[in-house]
Amino acid sequence: MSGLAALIFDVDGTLAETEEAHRAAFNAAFAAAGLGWHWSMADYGRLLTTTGGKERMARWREERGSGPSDATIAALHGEKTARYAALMAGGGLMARPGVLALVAAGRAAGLRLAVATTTSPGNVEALTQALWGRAAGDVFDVVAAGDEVAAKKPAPDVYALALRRLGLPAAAALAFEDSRNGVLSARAAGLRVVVTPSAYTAGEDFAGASEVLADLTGFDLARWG
Ligand code: XBP
Ligand code: MG
Repeated sequence: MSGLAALIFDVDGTLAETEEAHRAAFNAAFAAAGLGWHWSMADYGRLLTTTGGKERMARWREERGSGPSDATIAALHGEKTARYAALMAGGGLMARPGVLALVAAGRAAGLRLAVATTTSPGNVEALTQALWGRAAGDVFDVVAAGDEVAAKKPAPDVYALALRRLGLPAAAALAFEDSRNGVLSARAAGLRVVVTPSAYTAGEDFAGASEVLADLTGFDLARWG
């Protein structure tokens, strides 16, 4: 694998099926605020095409024609994030099949490992603690997260940031994604991308992906030099 120097992972839906925990945290925050909002799985599946929790809430407000201010949405999102962290810390989350083995194989092969996610650094930390029992900085060399960039996925910004922090050109890295917005983002940053569709993204259009796999079990790094 001479030309391959790094693996860049999306988090939500790719490392683990986290969206139901996100949805539960949103709904708990809405209920605690007495907002009268609740997202069903069908609502959430539709809303997920808007990446980022604050942006998703703003979309829901626009669809309803009225609702809380941007400042209140930001506060609600803080509440949601605290509830999500508590859910992660509660245990029970599993990595998707093949993820732990691939991260270990990448490390053993001397590849650098990065995350490019729409969610926050704090949520990445909560997830690495839940899956590996280790800090994000111990598992990944680089974490690039949503609010660190001007435009979230499908814009290329978060992948471009990950590459800058890795100090590598796009040709030296391979991205792993579960969603159409993620594929568009990685491709716009010049990356090859492997897709493992998740519960909420199955059936999306993954045009542009190098490969679409059910999961990462047995993923052969040697084919991606
Ligand atoms: C994931 C998301 C979300 C999370 C983001 O996108 O956009 O589902 O709600 O968490 P991707 P925040 O997997 O493409 O990165 O609520 O912290 O924004
Ligand atoms: Mg994802």
